[in-house]
Amino acid sequence: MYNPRFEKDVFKRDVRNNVKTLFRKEVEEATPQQLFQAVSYAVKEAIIDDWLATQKQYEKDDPKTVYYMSMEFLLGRALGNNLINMTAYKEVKEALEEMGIDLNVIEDQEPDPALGNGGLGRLAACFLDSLATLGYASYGCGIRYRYGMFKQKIRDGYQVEAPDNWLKDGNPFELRRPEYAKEVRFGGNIRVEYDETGKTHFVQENYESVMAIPYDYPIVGYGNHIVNTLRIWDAEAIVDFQLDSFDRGDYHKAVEQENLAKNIVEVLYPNDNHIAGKELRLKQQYFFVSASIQAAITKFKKKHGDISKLPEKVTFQMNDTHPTVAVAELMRILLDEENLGWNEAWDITTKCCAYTNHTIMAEALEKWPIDLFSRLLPRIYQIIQEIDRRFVEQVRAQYPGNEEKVKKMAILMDGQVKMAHLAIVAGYSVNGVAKLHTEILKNQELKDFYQMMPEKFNNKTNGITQRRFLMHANPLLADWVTEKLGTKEWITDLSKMSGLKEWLDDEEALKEFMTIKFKNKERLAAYIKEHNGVEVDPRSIFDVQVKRLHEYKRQLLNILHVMYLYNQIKDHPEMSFYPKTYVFGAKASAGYIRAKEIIKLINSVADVINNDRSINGKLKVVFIEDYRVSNAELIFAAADISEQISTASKEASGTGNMKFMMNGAPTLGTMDGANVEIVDEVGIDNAFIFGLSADEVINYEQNGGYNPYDIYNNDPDIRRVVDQLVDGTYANGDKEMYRDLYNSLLNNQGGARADMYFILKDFRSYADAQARAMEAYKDTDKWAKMALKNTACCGKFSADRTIQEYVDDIWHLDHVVINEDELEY
Ligand code: 26V
Repeated sequence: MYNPRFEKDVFKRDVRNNVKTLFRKEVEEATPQQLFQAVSYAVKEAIIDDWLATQKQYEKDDPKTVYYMSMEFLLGRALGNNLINMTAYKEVKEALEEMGIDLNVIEDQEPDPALGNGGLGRLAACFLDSLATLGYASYGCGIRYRYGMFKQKIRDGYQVEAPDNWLKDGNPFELRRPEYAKEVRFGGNIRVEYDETGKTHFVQENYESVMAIPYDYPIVGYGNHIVNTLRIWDAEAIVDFQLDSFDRGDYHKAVEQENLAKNIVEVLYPNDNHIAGKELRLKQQYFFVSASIQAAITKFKKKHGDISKLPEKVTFQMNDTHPTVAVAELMRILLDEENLGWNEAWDITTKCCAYTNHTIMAEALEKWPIDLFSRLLPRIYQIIQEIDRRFVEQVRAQYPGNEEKVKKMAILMDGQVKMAHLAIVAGYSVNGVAKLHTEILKNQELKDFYQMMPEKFNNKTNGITQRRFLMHANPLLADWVTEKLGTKEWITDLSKMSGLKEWLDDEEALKEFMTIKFKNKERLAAYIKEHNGVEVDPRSIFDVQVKRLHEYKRQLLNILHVMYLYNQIKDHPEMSFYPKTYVFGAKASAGYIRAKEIIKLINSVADVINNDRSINGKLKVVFIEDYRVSNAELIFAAADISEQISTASKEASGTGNMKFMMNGAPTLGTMDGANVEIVDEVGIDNAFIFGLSADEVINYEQNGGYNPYDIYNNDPDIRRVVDQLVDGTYANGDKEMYRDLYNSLLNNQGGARADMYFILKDFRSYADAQARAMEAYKDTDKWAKMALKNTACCGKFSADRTIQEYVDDIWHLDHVVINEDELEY
């Protein structure tokens, strides 16, 4: 790829100029943050040319476009990733080196944009990367939260949340586009009017409104000059846009508008485990959905005029239930603004909207109280009532006399609006995110819907982008892969990784592979030393669990097992034990008390074990503060073992598992989510699988659970660790600190079954898998082979593959090519 801006001299001149104009300084005097800004603006300038070229090409080709609607985009830092995708990383690194600037240090100045909680938001970011790389027209549509995911501090072992003011130094990559602002209305009442033809019109009155202002972020495709757009919306008061007509007497109204606007986009809800039914969250949802759909329709009409052709050019993918109000908003625009009849509007809507389900956890399924919903979105509610009325009619026709069905399937039931039902009824596609997950949706959670409309259901196993999670995260391994394969094709075709299998029996190659892992472990050890003040030995086994903290993900199982190992080492100092470092990283939702207790427990266990000289450093435990995309990249590259130990059936897919695999860490896990497909690819001998199957878990659940006392009473090792939660061992003698965790494992509590997540039930089998992994690691050659086998078999898990499947089966987008010769710089 040729771009004259990245000729060293030109680029260096641009950076110097930027430092001057932005900060009135010479490069030598600039702070690292100022250098980051100057470099980023230079990179942005180069991006802008391709961004314009892409727009022109789209204008010319008129391809079908997907609008990926998501409350969350967990982007991670942009600078390094943009350089990689512009195939300019090495050139820029060298140019900066010549100026005495270290690109790594500059990259570290960039705040980590954290507009997402975890897997769902990161998946959205990986998808945008793949869409641009594969040459498909797409918009990401979301919210420009003023504060992203909170910063996590660990104080005295406890999680403390601090605001993430990610925009405080401005963002060099964003572009404010007030000319595309859209008004969004809330509340008020609906007046019905009849015109002279007798047609009904619905007029919203006495509403409050805000202006949605788009900020565009470039999404750079790899090596193809395509630059797509992530459009995230900020809110501003309407009065700021109507200074002329502003009635100065209405000062109060103006202030109210300012406040409404400020509140809507103030903060990302750091919650991904249950719905609190917060009005503000519904406001956020409607705000960005309405603005995005309005913008899409404006754009479509400008080119095409005939709205009935919308499904030929536009598709809306709803990332979980959060944006499903899109269905009703599209109906509203078609009915009230385009004046279509119901049937025609419904026909268009149901050809344009598709829905992805990301969880079967009942408490995360979105439902809104009808009173709240209808008050905030009166017209949208009317439309949903009509959708529901017609749907229920259909259910009754298909299942005469079966009111049980109606109860289970209706959109409006028991005073609630069920967003998943709305999405399924109106969507033309409903997909799960891994094979097992989709089967569970079809056969359990959404069985009634599957029976009634089987053609809608399909699976799209998640994937990740190798550009960020191999090239950027692990440059040593990326270069090695290129050398061994003799080609860079894997960067855009991950199936090429299978070529690495040729090296599985090559001792020299295996040694190189493990040397790279060792260097990455040294890099992580330095990070841990700096941030935790703990020395860890890069020769020890790095056993890693990083992900959101949830009971179903079972960090508690992991730490209980560490406590068990510690007991073993203390009891049998002479036993054979390969030194291990257990690494944890996890944020808990601010209000999720039990999750926070687990964080405290991990830190307490770490304190006791890391400071026990008697075990000669055989065991270390590290909790990495503020787990996020930027430190995740260091962690995946350095892991020996990937802990994926969710209670089977609960983890829809997991995507961290794929990042570990790509970087050569075998999975220690349950047959859950995408682990199942990882095992299919790599072979059961190259993973450490344990625990109940999804069917077994579901079976227990349907029969009232199991009795953990059967285990507690019969397995003294398990009893001992469980008792250590309440004997003060890890709480300076305080016997109450972990009482709740103890009770959760043994006793029914209100509605919750004892050991709901089968921790004690799976403990022995987990300990056994851990022991097998340690044995395997002792055989260095065998381990190297196993690790390389994981990297070699990761091809399926590229988000490029996932996106191509979405395109083929759901979106039917047109492929766009930008001809390098036609670019004008
Ligand atoms: C749910 C809710 C419920 C209402 C309150 C706010 C909120 C915010 C986010 C969510 C989404 C939870 C679902 C989720 O994150 N699922 C994860 O999706 C990943 C990508 O498909 C998948 O790999 C993980 O297994 C799945 O847990």
